[in-house]
Amino acid sequence: MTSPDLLLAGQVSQAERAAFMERFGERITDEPQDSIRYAACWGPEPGLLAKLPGLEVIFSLGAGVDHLLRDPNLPDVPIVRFVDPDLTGRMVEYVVLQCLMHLRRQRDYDESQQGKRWEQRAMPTASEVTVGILGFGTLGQACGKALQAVGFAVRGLNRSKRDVAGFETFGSEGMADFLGGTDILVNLMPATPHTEGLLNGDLIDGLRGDSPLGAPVLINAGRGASQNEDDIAHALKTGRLSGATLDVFRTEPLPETSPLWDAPGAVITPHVAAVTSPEAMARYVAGQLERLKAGLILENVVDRTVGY
Ligand code: NDP
Ligand code: OXD
Repeated sequence: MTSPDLLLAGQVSQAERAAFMERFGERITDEPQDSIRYAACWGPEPGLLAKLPGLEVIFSLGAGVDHLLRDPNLPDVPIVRFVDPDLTGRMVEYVVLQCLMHLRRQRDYDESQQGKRWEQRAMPTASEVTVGILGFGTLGQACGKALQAVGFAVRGLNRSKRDVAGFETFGSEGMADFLGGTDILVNLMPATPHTEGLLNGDLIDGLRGDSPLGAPVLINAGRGASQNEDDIAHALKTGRLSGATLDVFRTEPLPETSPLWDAPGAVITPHVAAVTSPEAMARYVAGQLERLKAGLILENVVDRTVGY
């Protein structure tokens, strides 16, 4: 019998466990032990991974790695984050849906229908509306391409001000210009010390003043730590934002007492923008281990100095 070498740790669903069992069989374990060389985790208990003397690689069961980096005793081995067409496709579906829902005022029509009222409203077309994507990386660029295909004007901002062919691109120093031309702001930045609390009242005030949507819209499918929730609720109540879609929150599940639940124009989803298929996750980890075996380098290794 082979000793288990792949630990599943933290919040791992039954379906994920089953998919890993199917692919890896008796290599899988839930128990920390000396034979473990790889760990696939979501939010493992801080200190747990430090107890594994033979650990070589940590796999994040998601694109974000804030759930790992918060462990002060995280072993100094490569962290591989999840990058896969399955996850990317799901995020594209979510972001395009939300942009179109706000553009076409779907929430207002839902309300009219409930009251059995036949109410036609003015709506701009996508080409009159600019979507600004804050965090123009793997997911941001895929969303940008799909939004362009629908007809939106799209701009992106990344940390390094890398040019991205086919898009107007900004770096952090160009934030004011980026925001000033943005009608729908989509956040897809990771949670890092630099992105903490960035989606606040000042940022909202910097969005396009004469938006064809009446007032700008905020969509956050990145991380809750980037948002100031009181400022967002206030902006919705005062009409500074005409709508917001929030999938991630500072505290999850979102507490019942949060003012966001019933803020006007708020669409709340429970961190489901891109829930990866367990099979895709297990396949990805297997693919990376195959690469290692073949003497190739791991892909999508996190740069701990920048936090993502
Ligand atoms: P990437 O690393 O590919 O992209 C991150 C982007 O954010 C990069 O363009 C990066 O800039 C930019 N960025 C980082 N820090 C800053 C900053 N301080 N200011 C401006 N831009 C910054 O990650 P992914 O696209 O794969 O994932 C993004 C995030 O989406 C994840 O970290 C996770 O938090 C979230 N997510 C949420 C999900 C959900 O279901 N809600 C599902 C999956 C992911 P640069 O290009 O210069 O490095
Ligand atoms: C992720 C997430 O980071 O689901 O993949 O939030």
